[in-house]
Amino acid sequence: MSVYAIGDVQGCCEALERLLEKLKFDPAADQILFAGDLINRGPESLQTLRLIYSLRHSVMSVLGNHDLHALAVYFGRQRSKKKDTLSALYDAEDAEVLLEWLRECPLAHYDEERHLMVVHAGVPHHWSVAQTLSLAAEVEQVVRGSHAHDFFCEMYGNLPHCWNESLQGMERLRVITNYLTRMRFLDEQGCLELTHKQGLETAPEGFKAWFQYPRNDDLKILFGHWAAIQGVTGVTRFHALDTGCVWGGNLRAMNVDTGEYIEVESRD
Ligand SMILES: [Mn+2]
Repeated sequence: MSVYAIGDVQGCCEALERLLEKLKFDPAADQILFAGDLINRGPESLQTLRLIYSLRHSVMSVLGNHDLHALAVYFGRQRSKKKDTLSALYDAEDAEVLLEWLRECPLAHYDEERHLMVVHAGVPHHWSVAQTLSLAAEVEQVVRGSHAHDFFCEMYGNLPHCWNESLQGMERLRVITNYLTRMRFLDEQGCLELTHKQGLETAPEGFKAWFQYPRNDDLKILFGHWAAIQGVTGVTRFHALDTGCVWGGNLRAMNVDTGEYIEVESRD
């Protein structure tokens, strides 16, 4: 039995099929942990979600910002964006089944035995494992619940920049969501900078990548979201899995027990 983690698929179904083949993935024995952003921007969001749904008993995915956006358009009647490639998914007869499955995905997944967390963007250094799971659960509960529509209407936006335990309501939910699904650069106080999206060398003054701040535990973190760092963090226990398949790069899997990376090239 092998456990793999896979980075941002973003609708690149053909690459995912080739990657599963290369892994000799056996749904009866193996398991896959997806780092989120399963869909959008790429050509085959509907096919990707159908494939992953068909493997759902052997798969776990966390929610990425693109997954949340897809849910917000469908369940929250939010406006589509120009670069979205989700219309075939919304029009499909199984759209509701697929998107209801997506809606149940967590924002953070913790494997206690391996002391490993899978998140889409990352875990800020000032959040413990227990705190991260509990804050993620606050958002998950709302996304799955009867007030999801209100959440999706107010989810977008970069404020507040900083986590503060006293935050309440939508400000609290939005900043938790932004840390877990959109974070790249943080300042010394642990506040977010969400406008810079390029590599580490483009860090704005006073900011570093979230994974460049030391944690006071030895948690292993597997994340996607940040294709511009090309799969390199410089920190052994923090693994960047988004190698930019949708931008012509590779789709990366990691064997979580051996640390081996297995990749396929994009053909798009
Ligand atoms: Mn993302």
